[in-house]
Amino acid sequence: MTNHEFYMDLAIKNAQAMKGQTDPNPLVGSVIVTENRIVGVGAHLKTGEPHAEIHAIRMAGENARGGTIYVTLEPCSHHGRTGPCAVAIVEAGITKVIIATLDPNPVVSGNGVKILEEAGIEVIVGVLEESSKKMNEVFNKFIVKKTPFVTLKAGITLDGKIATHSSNSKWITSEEARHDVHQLRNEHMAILVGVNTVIADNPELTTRIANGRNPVRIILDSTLKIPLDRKVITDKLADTWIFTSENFDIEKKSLLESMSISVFPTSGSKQVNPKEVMRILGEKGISSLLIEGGGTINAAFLENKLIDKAIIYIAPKLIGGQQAPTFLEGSGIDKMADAVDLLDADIIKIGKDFKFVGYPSYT
Ligand code: AOF
Ligand code: ZN
Repeated sequence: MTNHEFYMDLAIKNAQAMKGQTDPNPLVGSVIVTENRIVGVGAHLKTGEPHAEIHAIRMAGENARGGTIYVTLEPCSHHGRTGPCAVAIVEAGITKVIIATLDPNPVVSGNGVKILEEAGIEVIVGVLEESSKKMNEVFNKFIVKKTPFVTLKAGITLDGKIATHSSNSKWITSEEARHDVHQLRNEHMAILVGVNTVIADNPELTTRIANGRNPVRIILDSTLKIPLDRKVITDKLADTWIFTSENFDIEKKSLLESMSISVFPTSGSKQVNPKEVMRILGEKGISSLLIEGGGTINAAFLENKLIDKAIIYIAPKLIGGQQAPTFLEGSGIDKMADAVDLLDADIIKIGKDFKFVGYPSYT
C-alpha cells in the first residue's frame, strides 16, 4: 500500500462508518496530512450538516496550511445546503488534493477539480477509486437517474423456496442472517412488500437493532384490500405509503388517508406499475429501496429491469414441493440465453447460512 492509499483508506473507513445516516447525500471521508502528520480527520455525518472536508479543515486549523487533503469524493463546487468545499480548501492554504473519485452529481462533476487547479493546487484523481465508487453505489445512481437504487432481498432454501406448500416460513434462515437483514433495513430509506405479505404475516417492517432507523414502508396493493388492523397501518412506528392501480376503492383511499397513510394511484388496470412507483419514490427523495416481496413482486421488478443488486440469504435446507413458493415467480424466460446474469458475485457465510450478493446485468 502506498502512502496515498494508506491515507485514502483511512478516509474511506471514516466515511463508511456513517453508512445509513447520510442519505440522500453520499458517504464522504477526508484526512489532512501536513509534514507526515495527520492534522485533521472528517466525515460527512448527515445531509444538511458540514461536508467531510470542512470537519477536517476545522480540526486542522492553521496546520492545514501547506498540507495535503485526501477526500473520497471530489470536493464540491456548488452552494447547496452547504459548501463549496473546493473554495474552503483553497482558503485553508492546502497545496495538494488527492481524490478517490469524481462526483457524479452533474452540478459538481469536474467543477470541483477545476476550482482547485485554477487556484494552483496540485490535484490527483483515482486513488482507491473502485472502493470509493462501490461505497456510494446508492448515491451514484440516485444523483443521476433520480430513482432509487433497488436491492432485492430474499431468504431462501437451497431449492429456492421461501415457504412450504402450506405457507410456513418461520424460519428459513438463521438468527444471524435475520440480524443482517435488520442492518440492511437500517441502511435503506424505504422497504417494499406486497399486500399479500401484509395480510399473511402482519409484519412490522421496522429495524430491530440498537439505534436503528426505520425505513418508509411501501406496500403494493392494486385494489386497496389491506385490512385496517395491520401493524403497518396502526403502529405508527414508521410512515406507510400504499401504491395502488387505477382500480382502487375510492372510499378506502379516504379512510386510509384519514389514518395518516399516504396512497399513490399508478396506471395499470390490474397491477401497480413498478416504473411509476420508482418515479414517485425518486420525486419523494427516496434514494434506496429494499424489496422484501414475494416471488410475484420480485419478478415484476426484475422483468422491468429495476433491480440493481440482489442479496440472497441461502439456508442449507431443502423443502421441495411444486406448490411451495419460490423467490422468483412471474412467467419466467424461454431460453437460457435470456437468463439474468448476476455480476460481481460474492458469497460469505453468516451463521449457518450463505449470503450471496450480485448485480443483475440486463441486455
Ligand atoms: C463534498 N464533501 O462530504 C459531501 C459532498 O446539499 P449539500 O450542500 O450537502 O450538497 C450535497 C452534494 O454535495 C451531494 O449531492 C454531492 O454532490 C456533494 N457531497 N461533497 O465535497 C462531502 N457529502
Ligand atoms: Zn462539499
